[in-house]
Amino acid sequence: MTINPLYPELSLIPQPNKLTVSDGEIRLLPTSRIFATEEEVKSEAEFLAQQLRRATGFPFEIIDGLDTAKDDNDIALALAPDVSGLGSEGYRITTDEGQPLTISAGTTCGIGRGIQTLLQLLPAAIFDCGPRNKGFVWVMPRVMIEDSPRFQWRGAMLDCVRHFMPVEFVKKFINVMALHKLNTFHWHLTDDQGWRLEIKKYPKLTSVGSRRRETMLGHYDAKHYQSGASGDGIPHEGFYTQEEAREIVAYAAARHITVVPEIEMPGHNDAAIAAYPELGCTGEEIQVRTEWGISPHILNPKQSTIEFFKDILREVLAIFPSEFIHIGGDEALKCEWDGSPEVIARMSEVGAKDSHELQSWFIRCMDRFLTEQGRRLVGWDEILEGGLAPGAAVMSWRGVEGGIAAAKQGHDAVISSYGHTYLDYYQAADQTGEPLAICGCLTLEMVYGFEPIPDELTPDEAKHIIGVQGQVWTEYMQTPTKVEYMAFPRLAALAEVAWSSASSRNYSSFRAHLSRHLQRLNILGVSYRPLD
Ligand code: TNX
Repeated sequence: MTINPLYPELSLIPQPNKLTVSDGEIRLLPTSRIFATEEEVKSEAEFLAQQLRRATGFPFEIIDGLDTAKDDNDIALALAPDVSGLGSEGYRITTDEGQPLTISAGTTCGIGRGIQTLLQLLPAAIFDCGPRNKGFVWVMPRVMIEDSPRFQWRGAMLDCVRHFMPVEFVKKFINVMALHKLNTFHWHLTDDQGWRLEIKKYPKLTSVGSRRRETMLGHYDAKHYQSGASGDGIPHEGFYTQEEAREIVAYAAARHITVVPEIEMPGHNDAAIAAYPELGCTGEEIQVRTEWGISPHILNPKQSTIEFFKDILREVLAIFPSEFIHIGGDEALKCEWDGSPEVIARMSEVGAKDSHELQSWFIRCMDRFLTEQGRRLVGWDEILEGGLAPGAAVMSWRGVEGGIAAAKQGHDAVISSYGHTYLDYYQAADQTGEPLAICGCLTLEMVYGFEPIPDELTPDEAKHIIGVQGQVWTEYMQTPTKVEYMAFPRLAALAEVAWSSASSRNYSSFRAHLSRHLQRLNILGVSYRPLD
């Protein structure tokens, strides 16, 4: 990469594979136009035009097809089969003299990724919501960029259960993901502390399950917290209607981001059991959980429960077109199963020799169902214990071991290990001055230095590591502002881990880029944690 001294501020995150800066510059003018070379790229042109118009106040007329009268100050978007070698998300940007700045790609998704790069080539003010004054110069260097991602799954998980996040914020989060070329929004929608997605067939999931009486105060400590003793006394509630969920899916799709919904089972289900006690093992009425930590409750494994969750998934599939559907699978305590004669009888009925095999059986039922529906199951690494359909994938959270085991068994895996990707951990070794977090220490540098492909894998096995994902669990994040403080800039570091080649990564140059990239986040109103 050569840096033109005229543009020391060039700071692309994630860093592209190939970047050459040459002499000369490009200016966007009131006369600049956007050429949509093919019909398919028109929506990309619209997306780009909207962004450019907002900040510059220029009209950016969109012209269909090719036009001979285009020049240096124009932009062209073109599908080009020769760029296909860069994969489904790759793109090229060229700025030849007398030619428009051209973003070409094999797919519209590639064009979309290229648009995000173009926005980063321009002054940070391009992210403004309102036009700058007339004299502002929209200038950028002449560049040649050829770029494509290292991993196909570049994710961020947002827990909207422990604290409900408004639709507008979910969109903002997705928009900032797009800026970083992250492509998978894993939406944690159900858990013990709330059920946050409307399910028409089972309305009590939200009328009862989306509201908890209160929230525990302070940090979770099983020894000291007794129900009712240290709650805040404030009900917490919220859910997404199916219409809102569809709106979010469409908003994400316009940014080439896939939304992968998560419906937890068989553990992490207090909210559903509170709504429909027949789903539980004890028949006892429970409340939507008000404390953090792991609940002792678990779904019962009756056929009626399996059918109930298939019904839920049918509605989920109608909203979310993603290839993968996340079924949770983590932290399911088996005491209620082991202590129930009815469940023990059920084990022999389904051929499970203990409660662990019963969990596998439960997951396999869902796996089979999703496979029949043409989708793929993904779940936290506990689902690996007991055999899975070949298409199922694993999210390795308890370290990278789950990813290694999955890859060795031929399953795809997304690395989401807590030691490197849990954005609910403290951001500094010294917690003084840091807001309350769950535990640990995960600095920006640790995230950046993380290599997702474990050494233990052969090159063939390593192909099953399809990506990496950051987790934003929100037990201690009551507001969008706190989410942003915890997620950024660590998610920017993770985005570079996920997109850029391992050999090109260099923390000190990332830090230099980041300090300028933060101007973009400032303009976007992201309340990131300031750099040390
Ligand atoms: C473990 S990671 C959980 C979550 C918590 C998180 C807090 C996982 C699959 N389960 O329920 O929110 O730790 O860090």
